[in-house]
Amino acid sequence: MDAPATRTTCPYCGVGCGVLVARNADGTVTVRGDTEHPANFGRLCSKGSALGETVGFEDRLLAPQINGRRANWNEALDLVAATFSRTIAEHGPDSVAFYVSGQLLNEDYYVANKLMKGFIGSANIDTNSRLCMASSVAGHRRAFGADTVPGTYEDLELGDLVVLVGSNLAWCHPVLYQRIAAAKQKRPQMRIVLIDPRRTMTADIADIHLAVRPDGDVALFTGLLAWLADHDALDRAFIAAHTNGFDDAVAVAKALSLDEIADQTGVPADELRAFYTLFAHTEKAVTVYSQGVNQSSAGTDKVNAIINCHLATGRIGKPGTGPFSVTGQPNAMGGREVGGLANMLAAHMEIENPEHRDRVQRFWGAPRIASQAGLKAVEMFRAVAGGRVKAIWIMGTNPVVSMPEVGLVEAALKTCPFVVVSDVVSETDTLRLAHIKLPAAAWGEKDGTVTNSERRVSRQRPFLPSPGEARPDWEIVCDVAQRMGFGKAFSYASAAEIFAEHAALSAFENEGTRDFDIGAYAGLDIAQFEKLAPFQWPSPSGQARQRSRFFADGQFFTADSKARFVATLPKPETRTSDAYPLVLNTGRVRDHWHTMTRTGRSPRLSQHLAEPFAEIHPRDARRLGICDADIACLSIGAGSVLVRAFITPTQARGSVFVPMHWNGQFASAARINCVVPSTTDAVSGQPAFKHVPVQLSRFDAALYGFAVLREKPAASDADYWALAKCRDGWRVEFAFASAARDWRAFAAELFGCSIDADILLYQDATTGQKRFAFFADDRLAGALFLGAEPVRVSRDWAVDQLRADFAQPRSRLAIIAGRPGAGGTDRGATVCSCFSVGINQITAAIAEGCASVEAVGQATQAGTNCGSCRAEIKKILNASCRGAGVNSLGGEPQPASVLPSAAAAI
Ligand SMILES: Nc1nc2c(c(=O)[nH]1)N[C@H]1C(S)=C(S)[C@@H](COP(=O)(O)OP(=O)(O)OC[C@H]3O[C@@H](n4cnc5c(=O)[nH]c(N)nc54)[C@H](O)[C@@H]3O)O[C@H]1N2
Ligand SMILES: Nc1nc2c(c(=O)[nH]1)N[C@H]1C(S)=C(S)[C@@H](COP(=O)(O)OP(=O)(O)OC[C@H]3O[C@@H](n4cnc5c(=O)[nH]c(N)nc54)[C@H](O)[C@@H]3O)O[C@H]1N2
Ligand code: SF4
Ligand SMILES: [Mo]
Repeated sequence: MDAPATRTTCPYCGVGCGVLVARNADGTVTVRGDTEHPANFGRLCSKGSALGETVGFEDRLLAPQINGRRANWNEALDLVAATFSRTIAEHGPDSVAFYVSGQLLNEDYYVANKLMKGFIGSANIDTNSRLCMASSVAGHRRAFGADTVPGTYEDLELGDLVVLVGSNLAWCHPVLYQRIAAAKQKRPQMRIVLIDPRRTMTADIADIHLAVRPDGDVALFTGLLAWLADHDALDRAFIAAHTNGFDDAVAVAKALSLDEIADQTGVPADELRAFYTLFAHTEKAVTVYSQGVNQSSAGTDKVNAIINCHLATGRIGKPGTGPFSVTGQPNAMGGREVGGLANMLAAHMEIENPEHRDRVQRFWGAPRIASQAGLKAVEMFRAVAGGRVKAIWIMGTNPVVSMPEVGLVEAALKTCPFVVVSDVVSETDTLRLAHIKLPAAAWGEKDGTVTNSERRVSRQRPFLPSPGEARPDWEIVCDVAQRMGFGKAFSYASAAEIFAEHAALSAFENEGTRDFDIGAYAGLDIAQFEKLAPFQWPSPSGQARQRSRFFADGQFFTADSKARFVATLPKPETRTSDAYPLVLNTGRVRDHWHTMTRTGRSPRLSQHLAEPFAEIHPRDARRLGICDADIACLSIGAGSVLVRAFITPTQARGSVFVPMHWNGQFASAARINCVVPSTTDAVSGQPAFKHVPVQLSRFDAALYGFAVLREKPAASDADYWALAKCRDGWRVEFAFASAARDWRAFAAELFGCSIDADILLYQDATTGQKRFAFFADDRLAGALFLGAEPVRVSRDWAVDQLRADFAQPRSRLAIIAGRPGAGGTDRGATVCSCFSVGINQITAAIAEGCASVEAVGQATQAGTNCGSCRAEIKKILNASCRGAGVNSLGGEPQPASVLPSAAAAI
């Protein structure tokens, strides 16, 4: 019989899927999609499906630490409170700061914001949402007068045209992608347009892919506005009754000819015409956008250029229409509601507005209230570096990996007199620099709420006890606030009480003037909180729910209730130069989450792409003398990173894509933000993570290596290494600038055995290949493969050997032969993480006659659980049907060994 399941919400992306978690007798947990949750109706992606693998207590931060020594909570909290109070007394409220996260729950976030803005009296609280949603927030506020996302997920299914801009939905919001894919299957007339410089997996459902030049979006949408005006595709009544600024915006837009737009966007004029015509003729059009829009020096203008087109056609607030900014983190939306950004107040009130400040201060009974915007993330770390901020508290984010210009962030934290970090794991690149480490309760232990991309508030419920002394973030913040003398305002007994107060503030003197109103929940008690079902805002008190969309009535939150067009003019930018000729674009992969503190613990999620890599266009690679599986060096000024080269025509010429995920625990030098400067959008302060001029070169490796190990290896001095968890152990990739060293000693250290131990060795003098293997208790303890070329050993086969029985000495020879013995198989690089199905199994199924994704699924199980790999399977099918390899540059199906794991399947 199934154990009773806890109904909670996935802690990864902003889709906010409902999950049901059951604890098994053996201590493991089973996770499945909640069929009753309106975000996912039972669906889950690969990350959600693997949640059970990430809840183990190993690697957790279990007790507070002061300067590296274990401390008790009282000591640690006293010290944090005393140091913050003293710093404020000596240097004023603006000498301290909080840097928080869209991964905190609403309740954590609410009290952190309340403490800083209302009780410390500074607005120096900013969040990693500055790196994520700030341009959308600024664009919404410019156009609507409030940070309002008008639509709902249903609109993505009801639309006849879905335009995806700078969004790799297939990998980053997989359940929304699945919902759109399913809708298109039902209504094949539905059209999908993808606007992205890269041909990502999301292109799989797109009818049109516009490979826009980096940052060509303002030109593209400004051109669309002019086209709509020229082709009589406007909703003139809506424009006249409900908007301002249309004439100016159109006049500016018309200054550009179609040819100029083609030139600036890199999209041929006939493709532009096709897209513009489709948009003009499709009433039910929805534009979904994400980091290709927000993370730009023109991010806010991109947002407004998109919104302009929806206002001009009146396509907003009606089913199947609207601009739709999808949020990244599980609580990016909630962070905006509580006012977690340095330039917001609380409950969507404005910090610049004296009436709002007065209202919030009265509601909180606060001794003071921040009177002006605080430091935005980039400015905040600069202020730390410059000594203006003397005490900082970082919660739920890893800025030493995720901020731009991480060198500066690192240096800032090293010189800062007082750094407090609350995290759930024991080691992160940021924790290394903390004076005080505070152990926070993690997902599965925490109690509270999150708000997803469609403004739906869902509960996160605990199903595990916290390990060690870990405590919920809200409790930690409240304990510090009490010790700073603000006890009365922070004496909550439960997350429910905080949520109720947050709801009451949203309704306080609101009267329909503010979009964010969840007054219906202001009187919630613990029992009701316990049972709280997912709900969408607005949800004012005393009224039955009336609407799930905003702006159908043409009423906006500006002074005259009219929406504002913002005249946007593309700033043609060629930021590249002879020294830095390529554009670096950064982002995400399917199975990893951010800085990998959680997904890096999951063997299942680590096998899809087990190594940091750079996607390079074949022509650029040829010009630079870089071959597939070489190590590539990206540099800018003093910073550089080393990653595996992955040559693919899906990458646009002149630009390189590198994932943001790899941190100092998983690779020698792959923190991509070492080469990303702090260029920001002037309006929103959001960094331009996707447009960095860089130099790219081949790292001249004398020797390459690959190892599988039962135990986690100690730190390596190899010039390049990348570590990934695998079933039964670890796998490591290496590259060395010099081949001169005692390799037997290196192998022994890696295997954790004595140099005199019985290490099996194979050497080939002609090729320079060396292979070492060490066995303990009839099992493989470690194998190391070295060669002058990138090592051609099947990674998945090698990983499987960690669980094989090697009682027969002869069987051990297969290891140093580097390939399966008779009867052994090589699955090839993993495509389906859920069932560990490799590319070789899929191509074999296709060879045996499977002609559809479904048939491959029936034969191999691939793609039949979460479905996140279905686009990849389809691509393999298409390539096979063409009679070619999967993609001659991404590696043929056989052997899929040299490349970063499933790069072969991308
Ligand atoms: N698997 C996975 N999913 C995630 C996350 C994760 O870490 N892993 N993180 C979550 C978070 S916090 C976020 S914010 C979201 C992000 O979700 P997305 O925004 O979809 O992800 P990214 O890969 O950052 O970037 C999206 C695309 O923008 C494109 N792009 C780059 N420059 C431009 C440009 O100038 N114009 C256009 N139109 N496109 C451009 C990139 O090529 C990339 O394919 O994902 C969420 N979901
Ligand atoms: N180059 C480049 N850089 C980027 C981006 C990009 O596209 N390109 N994207 C940016 C974006 S959109 C985002 S959102 C950021 C994300 O960047 P980060 O927020 O830095 O990434 P995470 O790895 O999610 O960090 C979360 C941290 O909080 C910890 N944690 C998890 N749960 C809890 C909890 O309940 N309480 C506490 N106290 N800690 C917890 C985790 O262990 C981890 O250390 O990265 C940004 N940086
Ligand atoms: S789409 Fe995947 S990562 Fe996002 S909330 Fe749903 S299950 Fe979690
Ligand atoms: Mo994000």
